Amino acid sequence: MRIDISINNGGDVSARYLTWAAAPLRLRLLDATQGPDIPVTISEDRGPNGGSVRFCATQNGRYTATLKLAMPTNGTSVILYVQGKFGVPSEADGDVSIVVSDSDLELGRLPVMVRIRKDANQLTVAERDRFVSAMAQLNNRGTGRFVDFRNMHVAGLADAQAHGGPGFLPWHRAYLLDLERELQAIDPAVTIPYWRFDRRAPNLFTTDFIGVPDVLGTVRFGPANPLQFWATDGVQGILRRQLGASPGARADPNILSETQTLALGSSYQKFRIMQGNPHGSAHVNYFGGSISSIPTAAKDPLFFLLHCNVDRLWAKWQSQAGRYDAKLNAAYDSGPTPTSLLAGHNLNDTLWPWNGIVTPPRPSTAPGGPMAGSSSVSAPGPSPLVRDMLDFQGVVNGSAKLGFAYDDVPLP
Ligand SMILES: [Cu+2]
Repeated sequence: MRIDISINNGGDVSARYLTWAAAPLRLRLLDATQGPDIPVTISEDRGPNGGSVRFCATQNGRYTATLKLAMPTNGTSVILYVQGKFGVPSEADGDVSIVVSDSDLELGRLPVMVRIRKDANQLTVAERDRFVSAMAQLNNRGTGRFVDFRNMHVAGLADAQAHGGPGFLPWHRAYLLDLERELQAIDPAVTIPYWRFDRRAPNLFTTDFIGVPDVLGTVRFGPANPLQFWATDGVQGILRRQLGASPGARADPNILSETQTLALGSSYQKFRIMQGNPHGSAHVNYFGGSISSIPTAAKDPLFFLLHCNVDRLWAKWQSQAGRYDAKLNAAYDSGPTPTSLLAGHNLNDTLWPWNGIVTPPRPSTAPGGPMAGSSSVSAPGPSPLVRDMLDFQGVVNGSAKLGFAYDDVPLP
């Protein structure tokens, strides 16, 4: 007797990724016979430091470590739900398996990964090395697809697609997601780590990770770090001039702490002033060079770790204030009419450049093409709207989940 297990409605390995959000889990007896249903148990088998998963017969019920069910013998599928156990993410691909057994006989097994964005300062060496390696491959010494990401951040500037309005947070959420999916096409176990710029991060600001600037502002890397070949605009290297103490040694007290940021207010209108401090402050207080100015910031790989923390702060605020539903006024600030804000900032606007629109009021180019897809989730589709970025964990609508989550941001 053998049972086929699949998650996320997908048969192939690229769909075997979970976050804290509920994912469909399908069981089916492969060697169908006749007779009464067979009682089976579904449980997890965790590797050392592996992630942990939980099961439930219904999407919104209570998830448990094991679940007993009756398996039809005629080959009919049983649909259950599985989610990553909050606080116990994976460290490596397939480090936790979903196992179906009949008393002590194993009938089926599916290795999965609880793939979660983590604090860059807390990564294992293997996690760190996979991330820098995937970033370096995307850049490919200046000739890779990274050039689109550099161009997106620059070309949207003149027409305020990504800045200068409430669309700042949704736009950058889409931008990070697109980049992360490209990294996952290189190595499916990778997520973008976040830089907690309100705390010292000694493990991030090293030559083996994001690099250490010399006195002239040229970032130095260790001999094994592939980011040493990073190039943008035809020039190899990263310009990042240290202004004071290294953020590896000391956090700048002028940057709003996480607690202060989350206390800015319970409406989006109040919360989004975080675009100034801590976001803008994190860009300019530690370093001069690329990261300190919008047209050049995305040339530095540190940019993506900085923005991942900005996105995480938004996610944490959403979680704490219950702000996932685009229909709630406090979840996003729309103007007096549905179109009164700049194009790209209204809830129902499409996001450039993924919409491909190159006529005014949008910019004249749309680098990068449509949003990269994912095998584990269906949202947000090739041309996302501003509103599609809010419900990233599928809290309001399970099928809206975007396939990423943070290690310290639970489901409500
Ligand atoms: Cu920024």
